[in-house]
Amino acid sequence: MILYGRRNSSNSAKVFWALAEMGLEYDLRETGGRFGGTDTPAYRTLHPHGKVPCLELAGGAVWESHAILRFLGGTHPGPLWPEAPLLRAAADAWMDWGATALVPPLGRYRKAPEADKAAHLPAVIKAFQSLEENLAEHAFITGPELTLADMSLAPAVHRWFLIADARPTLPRLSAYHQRLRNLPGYRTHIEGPLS
Ligand SMILES: N[C@@H](CCC(=O)N[C@@H](CS)C(=O)NCC(=O)O)C(=O)O
Repeated sequence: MILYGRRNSSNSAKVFWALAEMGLEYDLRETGGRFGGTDTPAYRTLHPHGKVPCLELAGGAVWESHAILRFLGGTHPGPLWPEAPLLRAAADAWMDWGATALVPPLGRYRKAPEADKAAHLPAVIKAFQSLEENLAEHAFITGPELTLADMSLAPAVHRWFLIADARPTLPRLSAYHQRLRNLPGYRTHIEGPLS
């Protein structure tokens, strides 16, 4: 397998963590950001939108970080992407929710000029409060075990704690963050490389 990505890309980081957790070997081609390489015709045949990450295998390529996570979960069955349909659906739902409801407001906040950041913060807080309310029952987001859903949410959780502006204390989120920080894969692939 060849993985095109970069360590400081949040979407690549989830895939690095999943590959490590599954014990899979791959050849990393540093791509995107300062490495460039996403605009070449050859790369566009692998990833039609010229983004990272992208996973190339004999016979084809998979792009979109969550599609890659699901592909890896499907080809290497295990607890990270449970086979029981309801458990799998829960993991899928949290992955989709993260991508559509949690990351977009956080991205708008992070990209805003310093003077405009405050205007974007309430939407970020609202999304993380939703996460807080759903962290009541389990150690991880879908149950007692770590799944691909936790990996997909991890970069955003890490970045919540980097927000310098005043924000509410969310005790369950703090406890969840600490549980993630106890995992070597989180420390290596999320906390270390992502700002
Ligand atoms: N929804 C896509 C987003 C991909 C994306 O926007 N990736 C960023 C890095 S996190 C990117 O390629 N940025 C341009 C670059 O690195 O050159 C996914 O989850 O894979």
